[in-house]
Amino acid sequence: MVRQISAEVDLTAWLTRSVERDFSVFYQPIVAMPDRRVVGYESLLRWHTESGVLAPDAFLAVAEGISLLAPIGRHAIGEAIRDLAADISRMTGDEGFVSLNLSCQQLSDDGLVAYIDGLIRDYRVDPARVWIEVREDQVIRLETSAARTVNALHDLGCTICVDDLGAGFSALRYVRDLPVDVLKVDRTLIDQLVHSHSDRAVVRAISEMAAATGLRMVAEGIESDDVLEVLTEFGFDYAQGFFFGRPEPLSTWTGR
Ligand code: G
Ligand code: MN
Repeated sequence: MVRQISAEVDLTAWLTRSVERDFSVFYQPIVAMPDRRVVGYESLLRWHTESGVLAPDAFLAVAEGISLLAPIGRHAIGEAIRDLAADISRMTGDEGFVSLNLSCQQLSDDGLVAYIDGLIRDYRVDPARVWIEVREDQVIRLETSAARTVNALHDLGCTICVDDLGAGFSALRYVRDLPVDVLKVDRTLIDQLVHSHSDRAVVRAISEMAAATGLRMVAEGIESDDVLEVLTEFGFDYAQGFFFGRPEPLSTWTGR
């Protein structure tokens, strides 16, 4: 029994060390409209491998399959809330926020709410400054435990976001069934906003729904400034994209 326990402890320690060494959190700025001031950062997990830096789409499914996402994800959440309390607060002020992308599997982890609650208390940050992003296309598979977690995080005071809205078809159900605060409108709907009549009509409808239900809106994937005027016309509160900054290590933004 002692041998078995010590083997497990070593494995945990090894896993923790590897996670801390090979995974890091990058940050992409989110600006307020229309003045374009940076008011928050989306935290994005990156895996540093011999063949380069990988984004979650390249490894998430594998990590989830072997249950590695839980420790990796918790590590990333811990970093992001720690950075919020220190560097991000210095850069954006007391209202600045950090957003976390949580997959359906992560949300199904029963200990997650207590973990995030502990971090928020330890670092003494206003929970509203912790944004939780749940992708629209994960909604369909929302089981009760994931939905419970979203509700519990909202009860804690966290800000709940629908991510990549418009990339799937479940946004309306989501907005109805979950305590949503923010809509992040997907790049594919924002891209052609200046040129496409129909995209403008869809985004106008989304913005009217947001206004009527008191939701804030983020435009994702801004790569040039020609769309910014339309965003202001539609009442977008925030914008994000390569035009304002790519996901980078925090030191890029702090300059240290
Ligand atoms: O699903 P989610 O919106 O969380 O995805 C974030 C990813 O989108 C990041 O990994 C980032 O690299 C990518 N991204 C962010 N801004 C832009 C952009 O302006 N253009 C493109 N093509 N991708 C972007
Ligand atoms: Mn996101």
